[in-house]
Order: sequence, then structure tokens, then C-alpha cells
Amino acid sequence: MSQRKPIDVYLKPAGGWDALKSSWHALHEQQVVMKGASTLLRTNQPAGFDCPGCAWPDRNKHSTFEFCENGVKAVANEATSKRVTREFFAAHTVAELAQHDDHFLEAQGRLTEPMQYDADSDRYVPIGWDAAFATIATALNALASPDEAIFYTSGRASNEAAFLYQLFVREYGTNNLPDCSNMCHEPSGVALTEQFGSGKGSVLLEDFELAEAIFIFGQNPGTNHPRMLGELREAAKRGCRIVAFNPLRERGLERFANPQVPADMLPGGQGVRIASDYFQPRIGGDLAVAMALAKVVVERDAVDREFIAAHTRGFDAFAASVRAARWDELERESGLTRAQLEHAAQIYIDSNASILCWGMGITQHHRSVATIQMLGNLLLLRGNVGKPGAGPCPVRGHSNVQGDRTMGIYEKPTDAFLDSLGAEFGFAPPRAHGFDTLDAIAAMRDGRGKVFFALGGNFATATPDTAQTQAALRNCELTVHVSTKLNRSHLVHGRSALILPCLGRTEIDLQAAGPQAVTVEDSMSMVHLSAGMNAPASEMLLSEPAIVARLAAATLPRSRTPWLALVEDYDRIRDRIARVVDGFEGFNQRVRTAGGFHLHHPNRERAFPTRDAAAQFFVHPLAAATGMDAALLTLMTVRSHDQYNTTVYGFDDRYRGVHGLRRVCFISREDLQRHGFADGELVDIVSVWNEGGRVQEREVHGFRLVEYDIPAGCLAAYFPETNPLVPLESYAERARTPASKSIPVRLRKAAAP
Ligand SMILES: Nc1nc2c(c(=O)[nH]1)N[C@H]1C(S)=C(S)[C@@H](COP(=O)(O)OP(=O)(O)OC[C@H]3O[C@@H](n4cnc5c(=O)[nH]c(N)nc54)[C@H](O)[C@@H]3O)O[C@H]1N2
Ligand SMILES: Nc1nc2c(c(=O)[nH]1)N[C@H]1C(S)=C(S)[C@@H](COP(=O)(O)OP(=O)(O)OC[C@H]3O[C@@H](n4cnc5c(=O)[nH]c(N)nc54)[C@H](O)[C@@H]3O)O[C@H]1N2
Ligand SMILES: [Mo]
Repeated sequence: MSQRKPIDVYLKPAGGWDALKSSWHALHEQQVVMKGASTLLRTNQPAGFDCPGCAWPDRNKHSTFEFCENGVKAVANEATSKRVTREFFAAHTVAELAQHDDHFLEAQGRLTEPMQYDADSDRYVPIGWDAAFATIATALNALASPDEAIFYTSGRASNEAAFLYQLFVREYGTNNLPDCSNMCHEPSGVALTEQFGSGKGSVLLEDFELAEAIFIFGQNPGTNHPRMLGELREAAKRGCRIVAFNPLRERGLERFANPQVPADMLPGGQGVRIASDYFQPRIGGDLAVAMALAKVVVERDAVDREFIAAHTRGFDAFAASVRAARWDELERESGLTRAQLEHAAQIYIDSNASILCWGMGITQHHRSVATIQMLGNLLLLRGNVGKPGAGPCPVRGHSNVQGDRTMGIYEKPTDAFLDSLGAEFGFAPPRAHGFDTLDAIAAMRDGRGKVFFALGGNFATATPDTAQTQAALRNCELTVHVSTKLNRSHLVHGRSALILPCLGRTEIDLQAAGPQAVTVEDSMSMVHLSAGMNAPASEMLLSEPAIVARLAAATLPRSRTPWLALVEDYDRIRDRIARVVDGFEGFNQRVRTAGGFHLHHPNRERAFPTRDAAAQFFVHPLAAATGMDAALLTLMTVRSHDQYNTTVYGFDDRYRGVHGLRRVCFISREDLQRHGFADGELVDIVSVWNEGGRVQEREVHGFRLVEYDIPAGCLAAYFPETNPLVPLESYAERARTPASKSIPVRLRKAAAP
């Protein structure tokens, strides 16, 4: 792989033979060729397990296997035959392991037994499960207040695990439930709840078959939601307009060859064109883009008056605000010309049913909530909500991140949810709101957070401001990670630390009543079963629900919840969920119908349960005053094709033409010249942040500049190598998502090595 030039240009369509080759390589590397192949055939099948890759829904209509290269990588890495054993830990001190990169840690394979940190030898040593739970229970019960404990969740946890977990945390006495959503689609939830009365997208897969136009903002499906390309390919073929807004020309948005369609795989084939129109706004320019489109719709009087009168509030003020918006400002802020913006607006006007999709390119900015509400305004103008083929489509990340929130993983639960939870389990849940991810970091740093427990994820690496976050974790009395794989968070630990290894999605989960299935909710609110079929990676693994239940039983001896009985048969957990969570009536029956069930979404019937029972137009000024130094550049941190968040599978980013490197920084030719750098030169990236008059600088070192088709003033580099640059104080207004796609930076020649 690595004999080739580090940087080239990828001219083939996304997908195709390279996707097959890369999948085979992933299976081979993890030594799962035989098992992996049969495992893969059960991915996203009615009787199989939910792919741990992403939250894009399944096509249950056809029960044929849906191929996805990055799904294969996710499955192969879980079904790997490599193991991290007690001998491995005995052979390496934590200080030694910390010298290795994230790829090395992941490549060691699956964790096999509970381990406890031993400070004297600086090693993890084996501990029994009961002793591990007793250790955590003692630490939790010794705290002055339950609010000194923090319980993080990553979005792979099943509904059953998540429900039990939040119940345990609330019976213990706190709402300190930060989760990966805080760093991800939080602004979508905040914006949509206020605007439409529900924080979830309302479109279904069948809407993709009916849309006349699909707009994709700040999302890279070729890498992060490859199965979405199948949907887009079909739409493009039937003449649906697909309009992409992205500072980078992402290959997967341009052309796609579906490996399961023989015609696409013919030699020299160019696949199917995906985006009919591709616009490259500047980073953070989408608020202006959406406002400009709305301006044209209003000024050309292309609005749906009936819909607006019947279902919305605030139209007049909104229409006045966009009429008043000035083209020179819209052009400057968006980075697109008036002609381009008018062209995009006309596509929107010509379509009778439009879907607006978005991803992290929209949510990880200071004005994310305003931007999403401007997209919402655009939908409302033409009645594109609650109509076949139309609606908002925030494309979620982790495979069950949406379900975890539905199950109550939320630091700001509603009173209605807590009332219902308390009534079912006979306790008084705490009412004060808890810590989100940023609060949690500050609390640990300041000594107010003393025990950190993580159900999955990699908190030390995924969060912003790595130096502060890692110091915060080290400041804890106890850190505990429920994990499948070794990662940095195990090495950046509190004074005491535990690693609790758990079953993955692909594995058989055997409890007293027999093999168990769990449930998940995808990005389109479909809830379905997931049952593993591989033998567990080790006999010592427990399921996540079992870990939570045994921890709860150890910590809360007076709890009235029958913790251990609930996990004997997950139907019992689901019966409780059915009584507590809206929309889950008859859960056990409904989830057993083929393909599962759809959670009722009021917007689909044009019901908008906001405060005044109508959808809301919001006025959001452009407010360009960022106070930013004009000499600075804006850096976005994105995923490469060979990673899953903090998990680094490999060092290639095929569609962007990068091979064997991750420390790269994409830059325009114009900026190379303007700032006096050459293509290929090594630089340090310095972020510059003005916090209340105090200028803070943070730096990362040794990034290779890659001349790239990206707007002037904009840079791109990979997450998580660049997380040290994101200030804790730099986040989305009102949603507090780290602004990891708009980091003000300057470049400096790298210091000689
Ligand atoms: N294989 C794989 N699959 C994944 C993941 C993974 O890491 N690997 N992660 C999962 C998770 S948790 C999530 S949240 C999703 C993430 O999926 P995406 O939302 O696709 O995430 P990113 O790679 O961060 O890419 C964001 C895109 O937004 C663009 N962008 C950045 N800033 C702006 C902007 O200001 N405006 C516009 N218009 N575009 C912008 C970038 O160029 C990039 O194409 O994927 C999920 N699926
Ligand atoms: N700069 C920057 N930072 C970002 C982002 C960005 O775009 N730029 N994206 C943000 C986003 S969108 C997200 S969602 C977060 C992700 O943040 P997290 O969800 O915290 O991180 P992941 O890398 O997904 O977590 C990977 C770890 O999860 C564990 N794991 C995998 N499968 C399982 C399982 O089945 N059970 C359990 N218990 N553990 C499992 C493994 O040990 C693995 O090492 O990062 C955020 N951080
Ligand atoms: Mo995410």
C-alpha cells in the first residue's frame, strides 16, 4: 500500500473495486476472513445485528446484503481474532503504551478481562468482576454528593443498556449524563425542538424515493455513511437534483459506483454522477447560504402561503429580515457569488419536494443552531415538512446515538420523563440539570468531578482541548471505562482506574433466559432488534446491560429495582421502557415485526408540538463580528476514510488522494502563496483564541501542507490529531458543541525535528 506517492488525485468514482479491495484488506488484516464473511452477511438483516458503523437506516424491503466498505471495517475490527490479554498488560507499563499511537492501540485487538490499574508497577493487572463492581460502588458511595460523579455514554450503547444506565445514574442521584451527542448533533436537537417541536429529523428512506431535490450540507457520506450513496445513486438516476454544499469536493458526493450493481463495475466505468450541482462555500458560510436561498424564495414569491398560514408563526418578520439582507454581505459570508446562490435557490424553487440533509459541517460551529434554524426556515417557506419526499434530515453518527437520547441519556431531562421514570421505579429522580461534556471536563479539572465512568467511547481523545481534558481525567479519584478495545482513555486515567471489557454487537449475548437481542433506533427513528452471532471474544466478557445491572446492584443495596432479574431476559427491560418512554407502547411485540417499527413523528402529519403548537420562523442576523484577526485562517477537523472517530484503522484517505499519512493540512494555492509556504512543506498549526481579552495559543506540530481545492482562508486536517487546538470555550451557542470545524489558526514553519 505505501509504495505509492503520499498524495495523488482520486479520479475514479467512490465505491467500485477499490471499496471491495479495501474491505478484503480489512478482513485480512484482522484475520477474520472466514468468520467475517459470514458475519457480514448478517449485518443490517432482519435477523442479524445492527451494523456498528453508522446510524443510516436499513433497506429492509430487500433482504439482500447491503455492501458497505466502512461497515466492513467496523465489523472486522470488532470481529478481529486479535486479543489483549493479561500477558499483554503484564508486558507493558502504561507509560510505555502511552508512547504508541491510536492505530497501535486499536490494532492490539479485543479486551478480554477486567483490569485494574496498579500504581506501583504502572501496569494494569487482572481483577474479578465482583471486586471491580465493589471498588466502583465504594468510590461512588464515598463521594460527598452524587453530583461529583460523571457518567459518559458513547452512541453505540443499545437502548436496553442505555435505559438501565440512566436509571442507575438517576437512582444514584445525579443527572450528570454527558454523551457523544454533546459533540455531535446537539445543535440539531436544540434547533429542531424549538422550531418544529421535535428534535429528530422527520424524513424516512421512502422520502428519498420521492424527493425532487436533495440538498446536502456539510456531510461526507462517501466515507461516513456509505449506504446513503445507494439512496443518492437511485435518486440521481431518476432525475432528482442533488445539490452539495461543501468547502471540499468530496469524491463520494460527485460519483459513485455501487459494488453490487454489475454495470457500475465494468472496467473503466465512471459510476453514476451523484451531485448535479456542487457549491464550495467557505467554512461556516452556510448560515449565509441558507439565508440567501430564503431571500430568493421570498423575493420571487415562491412561498407556500397556505402551509405558512395554517402551520407556522413568524413569517412576516422573517420575510422582512431576508428582504433586508444585503447581497454583498451574503456573498462575503457565504463565499459564493450571487449568481451561484440564485442558481441554487432556483433549483429549490423548481422542486415540489425537497429534503435538506446535514452533518458535522453544520453542527460543529459557533452558529450551528442559527444555521440549522435557517435551513428549517427554508423548508417552511415551501411547505417542505410533513409532505412525501420532503423534510429535515440530520444524518446521525453513532449507530444508536439517537436511541440513547430517546432512552434518557441526557443531562437536561424533561420533568415529564423524570415523572414517568420515578413512578415506574418508585424513587424521586434528581431534578437539577447535570453536566454536559464541556461541564464535565471543567468539573474534573476543578476537582468538582471525582469519579468518571464511561459506557463506551474514548473521552480523552474525542473531546476538545486535549491538554485540559487529559489533565482533568488525571485529576479524578477513579476512572472506569466499559470498552471493547484498548484506547487512549485507558492510559490517561485517574488515581485508580478500571477497564471493564464488554460484548460487542456482533456477539452472542447469553443470559439466564437464553440468547438475547438488543434494540437500536436509527437516524430515521426506526427501532429494530439486533442479535449477534459470533462467539464472544472472551469467556470473561459481560454484556453492557449486565455490567450496568451488576454495578447498580452493588452500589444501591436499597434500590427497589430488580436489577439482576431485569437482565436475565431483556424483554423485561423492554417492558419497563414501554411503560416509561413515549412511543414504546407494546415494545416487545412491535419490535418483533419484520424491520421493527417507526417511532411516531408528529411533523409527518404536520403537527408541531412547540409552545404555540405551530412551526416557527426564526430571524437570525448574519452578525459577522467574530472579532477574529483577518490574518488568521479557519481550520475544520474532519474524518479520513480510514477511521471511525478516534479509532484509526489505517493511514489512507483514498478519496482525497492521501496515502500513508494522517498529519496533513489541506490548503488552497492562494493561501500557500499569501502566507509564503510551499506544497509539501511541514508546518505547525497554532490556534489563536481570545477569551475575555486574554489571548490563548495552542499548537500541534509537524503537519504536511497539501495543496487542495478548498476556498481561500480555509484549511482542513484530521480529527483527533487536531483536537488539542480546540479551546474549551469555543462552542456552538446554546448547544455547547465544540466548534471543531471553525478553529481560528495560523501556520508556522515546523521547527526542525
Ligand atoms: N467510516 C466512518 N463512519 C462514520 C464515522 C467515522 O468516523 N468513520 N463517524 C460517525 C459519526 S459519530 C458521525 S457524527 C458521522 C460524521 O459524518 P460527517 O458529518 O460526514 O463528518 P465529517 O467527516 O466530520 O465531515 C463533515 C463534512 O463537512 C464538511 N464541512 C466542514 N465544515 C463545513 C462548513 O462550514 N460548511 C459545509 N457546508 N461543509 C463543511 C467537510 O468538508 C466534510 O465533508 O459519521 C459517522 N460515521
Ligand atoms: N475535532 C473533532 N472532534 C470531534 C469530532 C470532530 O469532527 N472533530 N467529532 C465528534 C463526534 S461527532 C463524536 S460522535 C465524538 C465521538 O466520541 P466517542 O463516541 O467518545 O469516541 P469513539 O471514537 O467513537 O469511541 C471509540 C471507542 O469505543 C469503544 N467501543 C467500540 N464499540 C463499543 C461497544 O460496543 N461497547 C463499548 N462499551 N465500547 C465500544 C472502543 O473501546 C473504542 O476505542 O467525537 C467528537 N470529537
Ligand atoms: Mo458523531
